[in-house]
Amino acid sequence: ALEPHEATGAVDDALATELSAEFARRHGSAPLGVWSAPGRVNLIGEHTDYNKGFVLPFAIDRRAYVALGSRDDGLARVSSTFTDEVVEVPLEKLSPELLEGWSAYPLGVAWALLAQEAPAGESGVAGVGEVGVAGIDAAAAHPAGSHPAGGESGSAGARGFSLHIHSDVPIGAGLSSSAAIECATAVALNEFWELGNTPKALARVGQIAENQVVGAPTGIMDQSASMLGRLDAAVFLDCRSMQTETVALGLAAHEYEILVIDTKVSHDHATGGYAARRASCERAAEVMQVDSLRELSPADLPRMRAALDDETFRRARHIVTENDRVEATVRLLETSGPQAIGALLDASHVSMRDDFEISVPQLDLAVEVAQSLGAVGARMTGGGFGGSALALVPRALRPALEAGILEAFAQHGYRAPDLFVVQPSDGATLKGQLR
Ligand code: GAF
Repeated sequence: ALEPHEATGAVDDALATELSAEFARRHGSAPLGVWSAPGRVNLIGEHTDYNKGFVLPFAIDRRAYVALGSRDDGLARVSSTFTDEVVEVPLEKLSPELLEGWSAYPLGVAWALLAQEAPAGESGVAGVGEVGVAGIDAAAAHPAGSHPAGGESGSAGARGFSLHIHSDVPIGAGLSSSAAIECATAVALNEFWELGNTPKALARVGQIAENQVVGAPTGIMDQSASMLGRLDAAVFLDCRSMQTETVALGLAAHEYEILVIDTKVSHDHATGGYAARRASCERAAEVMQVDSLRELSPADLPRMRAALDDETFRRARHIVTENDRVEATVRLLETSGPQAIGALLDASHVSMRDDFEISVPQLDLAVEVAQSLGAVGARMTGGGFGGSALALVPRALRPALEAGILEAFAQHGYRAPDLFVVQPSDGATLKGQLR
């Protein structure tokens, strides 16, 4: 096992120049630097994160980039290449109720950092502290020069900033484009405000923004993958202890690829199914009188069947068996390599389709066709109800598999999916590339 390192994820020169020019056009000056963070694909371990279980995602070679510059008027001013809209809010006015739309992701992260106490308090996150709390002047609360945000400006003591976002993580594909933006913003502000948070603490900042500002009751997996990813490896995360291990995937060495099939069926974790699944899991844990479903193992299934109604039992069975599959996947990757994990990927999909009921016909079709055309294993990935499937496929078979999937979707009258290979990549840049 390798320790998470300071990922490089270097921004290539042409892109950095382009981003700086766009920043200058939108904000009127040059940025201080450029930071980036990737999207993720989850290899296995779905909906286990908020049940304090195991996950095994990897960061992908699609990233969000932020260029950040300082302001002396106490404003947070954000722009992005998705839209001409520029959103401007005084730092001390940032609040979950005020933020909406695309700017809720970067500004939600700024709010989450501002709302944390400095230094790290209960959340484990060091923030600017006190800012935004009526009547408290954070600059006065910290002796001159010791305040982490430095702030000579802005009534609340945190230095204002301008930020421009660009991303090549497909939106709505279930590849955590939102976590990529949150994490890129978090590393940028962490360095700018000299907060000294660790990568794990910054993952938590992204999750706080997602939960409290965007309003999606999601777990810690996506931001952890984006912060901690390593080239050619997956992040094995125990969401109870928050211990991580880097697990080599060895895809290139074994001539395998991971193909993503984006079904283009849109999903939204701030509404409906995701929250309902989470509620079922919490109900099951309560009836079984455990702190979380993580405390239960396959040996407990007969007891669970007796105690729970059928639907709640099937939801909980998915979590219990999925945790087991994640651990087995890690063991097999370490001992035998990627070709050994196919059956576990397939079983994970069946469990999500039949027990957790978060698949859709397009995802099932993608998985079935991939399996029939030589994929070693295939499963839907991410929160479900749309988004993407992944197929672990011998490199030589990939073109035929892609053609087969496109044909099957056309035959069923489904919208053509997007197909692309992803490379397990380094996580967020902790140090900005200074301009
Ligand atoms: C979404 C959530 F954001 C994650 O926290 C996780 O629960 C995932 O769905 C399902 O495994 O990506």
